[in-house]
Amino acid sequence: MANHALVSIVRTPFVALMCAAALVGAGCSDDEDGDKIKIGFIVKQPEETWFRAEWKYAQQAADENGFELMKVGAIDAVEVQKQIDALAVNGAKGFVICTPDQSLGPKIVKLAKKYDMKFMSVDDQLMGKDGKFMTEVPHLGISAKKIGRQVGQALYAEMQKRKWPVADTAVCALTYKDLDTAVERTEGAIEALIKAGFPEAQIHRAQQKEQSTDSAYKATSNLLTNQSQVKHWLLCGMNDLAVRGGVRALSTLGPANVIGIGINGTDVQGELVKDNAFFGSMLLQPKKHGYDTTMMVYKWISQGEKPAMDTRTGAILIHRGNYEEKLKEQGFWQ
Ligand code: FCA
Repeated sequence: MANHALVSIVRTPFVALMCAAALVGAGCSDDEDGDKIKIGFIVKQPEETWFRAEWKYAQQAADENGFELMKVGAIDAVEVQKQIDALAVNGAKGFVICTPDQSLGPKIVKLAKKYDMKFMSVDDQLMGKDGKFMTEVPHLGISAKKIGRQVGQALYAEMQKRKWPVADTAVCALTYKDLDTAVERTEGAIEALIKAGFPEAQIHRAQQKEQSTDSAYKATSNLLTNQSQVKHWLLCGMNDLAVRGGVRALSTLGPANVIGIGINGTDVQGELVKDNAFFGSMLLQPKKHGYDTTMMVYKWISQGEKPAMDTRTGAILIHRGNYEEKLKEQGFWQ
C-alpha cells in the first residue's frame, strides 16, 4: 500500500474503511485528499480498434485496482493541449499518451510539469526539438524493426509456398514517413525481403499521406497505374489499416495473386473471415500497451515507483489457420 494511502487512513474514517477493505483486495487507490486517483489515457485515433483495445485493458487495470480512468481522444496539437488541461481540471494525477504528433514532446512535458502530472508515452515515442527521442520520458512501444522483419519473412515464405516466380512478383510497401515507428516497420519488412533474396528493384514504396485506410488505398492505386505488368503482389504497411487499404486497391487481382500482411492484429478479424488478400497480421500485445502502461503510471503516482524507461513488445503472426485461437488468448475475440 502507498505511504500516502496510509496517511489518508489517519485523515478520513471513510477512506480508512475503504483501505482496510482493500487490504485484502486490489489495494487502496486514493490520493492524499482521499479522492480516487484519476489517470487519463489519451489516444490519437480514438475510433480505431487498436486504441479501443488499449482502452479496454487500461479500464481493466482501473477496475481491478480501484482508480478512475479517463479515456480521451486527441487528434491534433490543439486537442492534446485541451485534453491535458481538462484532465488537470478534473483532478487527474497522470496520464498515458499516444500522441497525434511526435514533435509535441516538449509541449506535453511542459504541460505535465505545469500540472505536476506523471505520464508516459505509448506506441509513438515523443521527440524533442532536436528531432531525437525524448528518452527522459518513460515509453512502451513495439519492437518496430523486428516486427517489420517478421512481416518481410512471412511474405517471402508465403510467396515461396505458392511457387510464384519472383520475376512476376513485386512488393508494395505502404510507407508513412512522419512517424518513426511506421518507418521502422516498413523498412524492417523491406530489409528482410532483400535479405531473403527478393530483388530490390521490384520493391515499391507507396507513400501514405495520412494514417488511414483511405490514404493507403489511394497510395496503392497511384502505384498500380504504372505497374500493370506485375502479376503477383506482396503487400505490407505500418498497420492493419494501411494493409486494408492496399488489399482494397488490389481487389481485382484477388487473394490468388496478392498476399497482404498487416501489423496490430486487433483490426483484422473482420478481414480474415472474408476470402480476400489479407493473409494475416502480426498480432501485437494490446494488454501490455493498455493495462501495463496504466499500471505503471498508477504505481508511479501511488507508490512513487517510476516506470521502466523503455519497454518493447513483440508480435506473432496470425492467419486464417490460427487467428481465432490467438485472438481469444489475447482476450480480443469479438
Ligand atoms: C501506432 C499505430 C497503431 C499501432 C501502434 C502500436 O500508434 O498507429 O496502429 O500499430 O502504433
